[in-house]
Amino acid sequence: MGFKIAIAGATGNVGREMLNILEERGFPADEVVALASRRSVGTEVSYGDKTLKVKDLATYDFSDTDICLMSAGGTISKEWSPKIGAQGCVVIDNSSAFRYDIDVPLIVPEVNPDAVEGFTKKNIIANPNCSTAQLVVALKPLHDKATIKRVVVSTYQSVSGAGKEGMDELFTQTRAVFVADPVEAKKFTKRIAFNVIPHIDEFMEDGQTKEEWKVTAETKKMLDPKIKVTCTAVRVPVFIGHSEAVNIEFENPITADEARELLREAPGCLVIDKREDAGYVTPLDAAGEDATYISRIREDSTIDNGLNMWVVSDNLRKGAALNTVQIAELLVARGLIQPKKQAA
Ligand code: 11C
Repeated sequence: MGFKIAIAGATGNVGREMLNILEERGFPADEVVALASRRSVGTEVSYGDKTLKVKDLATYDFSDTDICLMSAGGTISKEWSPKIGAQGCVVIDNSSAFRYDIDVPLIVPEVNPDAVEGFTKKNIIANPNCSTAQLVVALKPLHDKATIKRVVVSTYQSVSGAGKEGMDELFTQTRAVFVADPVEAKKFTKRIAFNVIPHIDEFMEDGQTKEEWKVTAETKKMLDPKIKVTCTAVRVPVFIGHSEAVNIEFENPITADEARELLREAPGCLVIDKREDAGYVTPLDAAGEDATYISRIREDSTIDNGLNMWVVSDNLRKGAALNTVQIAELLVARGLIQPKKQAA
């Protein structure tokens, strides 16, 4: 007997990717239900060779559903995740609504799988922000070896991080530039086509953006609260794939060769690091792939025990849908959840 899985937000970029990944990885699901807001009811989405008709999240009864993969945004999640959890269905939430709640585990399975056991307090598990997920996958093996003191990260984030509207805006603006039409900015604060924007999410009082704050807070929660993290988050005109230039200061010595070897063996990491033309990964190479790619690993001679590296991953997969499915797989592998139908 397999599990009954609901996908809330099934018509969005991430929801569709969740359906693809559940099927691709052969998740033991007997039934998959697509949910969204009332206006999307009846929309068809694909799950393998099946077509699912979207049902209304607001009227769906979760009492016989085992896991809900939630990608419907923070406001919907705040309202619905606690109600779904109270019906005995485990919510794996892709929004930021519960990430910083001490009673909700924030999980990247390659980094802090043991923390998942804490999910029973609210029946909610949080998935990190896409830029944090790929960062911690690459930092974890290095931290275990040489203890990270401080990380300086600059992100180059694709427009799909801002959803379908972000992708549409890059496409429309690029076309408008070529045909000399007026270029309108709606989703982003400035033109994104042929430009970069050093602003993702809202500004906070201290001048950093919420996106930058999230990278710091989530890295501390998952990896180690003692690590200092400072981030500059930048939107770039790329459709899929977030890139990060990462500078790391360690307590203990570690060479670039040692780091390369550790990362080669580390779960979820793929090192492509030849010091020659095209011997590194770009977001175009990472789109549609599961790995966190690491390139340009080199020592930073301006500090003691310093390294630089370039980290790239598909933000819709490892940064969102893949990680939520991996969390569901972790629950199953550890026997932390049983199909309700079997239990009945
Ligand atoms: C972006 N990282 O690229 C954001 C999207 O907290 O889950 C994900 C926001 C979040 O715009």
